[in-house]
Amino acid sequence: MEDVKLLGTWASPFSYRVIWALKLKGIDYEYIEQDLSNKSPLLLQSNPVHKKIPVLIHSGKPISESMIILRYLDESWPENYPLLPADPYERAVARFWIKFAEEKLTSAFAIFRTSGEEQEKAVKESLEVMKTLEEHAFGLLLLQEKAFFGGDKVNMVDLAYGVMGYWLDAVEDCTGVKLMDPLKFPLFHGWVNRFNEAPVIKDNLPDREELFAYFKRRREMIVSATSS
Ligand SMILES: N[C@@H](CCC(=O)N[C@@H](CS)C(=O)NCC(=O)O)C(=O)O
Repeated sequence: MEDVKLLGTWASPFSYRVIWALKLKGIDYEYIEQDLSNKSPLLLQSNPVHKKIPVLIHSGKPISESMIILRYLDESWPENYPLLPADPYERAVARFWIKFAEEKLTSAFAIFRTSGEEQEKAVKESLEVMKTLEEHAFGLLLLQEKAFFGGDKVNMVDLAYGVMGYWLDAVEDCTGVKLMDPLKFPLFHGWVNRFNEAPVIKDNLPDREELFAYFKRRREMIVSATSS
């Protein structure tokens, strides 16, 4: 058996990107839950720059940043469930949307951490990002009659945007901000529902109620810290 360890936290959307990729590829791994309020020596040694999860440790070698980990898994296990298209042009398009996810999805999570004007700015930015995705990314899926970016099954682009399902719902729930309007974003909304029900994904999501309760507790802590 390969020596693969994943340092993560149960509620992190970024941990789930890696879990989905490991499961889709059928790679056995040991999951090591981290306490981010008291970071372990293993996490600090493995990701000394950002000190963040997820970290994948393959035969003792650490790799940080969820999307870099996914690329590493795809290059190291190319035969098991390839996560990127084989065609160079399609691959480039996939990488374009992955880069967009890495740069732009942060505003949706900023809504969770901010209030007042700062939060309004994050909401505005998120809605613009969602509009762009609706028109250009999910619009392309519709034109190509594809259920997922990987065609009839999820690929690395789907995994990059998968965090816009459960976790966006949790952000909406605890802040009262509504972003995912099915009338405004019907294609995006439809894709989220398909993604959450896709094989492997649907069996590897956190418990929704526990996730919502956790986000609610964290949000209350953020609000009371900023209002005192
Ligand atoms: N860009 C990173 C983001 C990872 C991230 O934000 N991890 C959070 C948990 S969700 C973390 O470890 N935070 C600890 C800290 O900021 O001290 C990735 O994609 O892996």
